Amino acid sequence: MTRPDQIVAMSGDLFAALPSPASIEPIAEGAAILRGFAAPAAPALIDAIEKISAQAPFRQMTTPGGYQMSVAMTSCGALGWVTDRKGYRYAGQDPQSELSWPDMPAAFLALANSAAAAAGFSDFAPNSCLINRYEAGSKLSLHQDRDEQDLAAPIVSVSLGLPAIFQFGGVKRSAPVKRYRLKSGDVVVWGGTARLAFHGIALLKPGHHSLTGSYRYNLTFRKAG
Ligand code: MD6
Ligand code: FE
Repeated sequence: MTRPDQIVAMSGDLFAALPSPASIEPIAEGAAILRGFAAPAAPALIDAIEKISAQAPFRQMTTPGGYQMSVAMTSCGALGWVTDRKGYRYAGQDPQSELSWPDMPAAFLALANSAAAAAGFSDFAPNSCLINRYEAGSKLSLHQDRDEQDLAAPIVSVSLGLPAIFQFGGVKRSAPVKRYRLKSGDVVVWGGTARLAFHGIALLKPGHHSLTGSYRYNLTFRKAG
């Protein structure tokens, strides 16, 4: 005979073992966090990152102000985001190899398109995926994404591996900043009036993640040009 309290305890364990379903958390007009949306795809995405970075290695680029970024970056797709002393821009070739960036994997495109659609932006067709790699002590200072020609298209941003604190402000640098914890598989989609909001990633804490070890990766999908 199973008592009701035992059934409750058993089903609690059962549900605890299941991945939580994706849920939508609005953070501003035009911006939302899709919790866990990419969690099922995470292992395949990380395999793809390894293949891409074998062709176009992660590198710590320099800002126009001469500061070496703590985040290491690479790209795939037709255009890759780069920075050096000359400025921020999108480039069709990796400046290190002078070769085209690796192709965007079909699984990346499908994920970005379905996440955008889930957040209300249909027909998102990114031609650039910036891949950021963070380790303990890396951070990304508050910035706006404004190097894209078409500010009407949304941005889809996928977190993988170690958790991070995402800082999200307003379109003025002086606006108050809210903090959101992003876990592996969380996807941020933003467009519309939030498109030029200031945002950043707080100093990454050391840790270990079963899929990525000591790293956090972020995929940022954009229609760059
Ligand atoms: C990151 N993300 O999560 C950095 N930009 O590692 C971004 O800078 C970002 O998450 C534009 C839109 C969404 C983002
Ligand atoms: Fe950004």
